[in-house]
Amino acid sequence: MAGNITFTMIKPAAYANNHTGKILDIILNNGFRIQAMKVVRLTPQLAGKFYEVHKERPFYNSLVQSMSSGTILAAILEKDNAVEDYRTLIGATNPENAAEGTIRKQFGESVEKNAVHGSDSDANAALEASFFFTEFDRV
Ligand code: 3AN
Repeated sequence: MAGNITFTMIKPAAYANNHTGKILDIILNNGFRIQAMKVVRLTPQLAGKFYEVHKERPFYNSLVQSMSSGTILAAILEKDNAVEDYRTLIGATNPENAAEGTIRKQFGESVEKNAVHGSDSDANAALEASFFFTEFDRV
């Protein structure tokens, strides 16, 4: 059975460009409930740890630099079939290939500055949620 949480981040460029309110509005209007939320700035070390699975990819250093370049908003979202439904809502990794109306299509600037992160599996959603939040932070 599919899990009911996913983890998201509004990335530095989208946060700096004041897209946060519009993105949260889309999330809430599509049936997700916010279980936990905070604004933080990642150090390069923390961003590197978060994206450790991509360590061997050519874009790793640039991604870590970009994700630690400014404020982000991190949140745990709850909905039936959360991981898959949220990935549909955000669209393809490259905003150019993302479907019309998706968050990345509307607010993404490039494959790296693609507005939001969304977990790719239930297992990663649980790991990513606990990277940022304790049980006390979640309601
Ligand atoms: P997604 O975020 O859609 O699951 P992943 O897991 O392949 O995509 O990539 C993680 C993050 O790495 C993406 N959100 C994006 O910011 C960045 N990224 C992926 N592919 C590239 C690329 N070719 N060049 C630069 N950054 C990339």
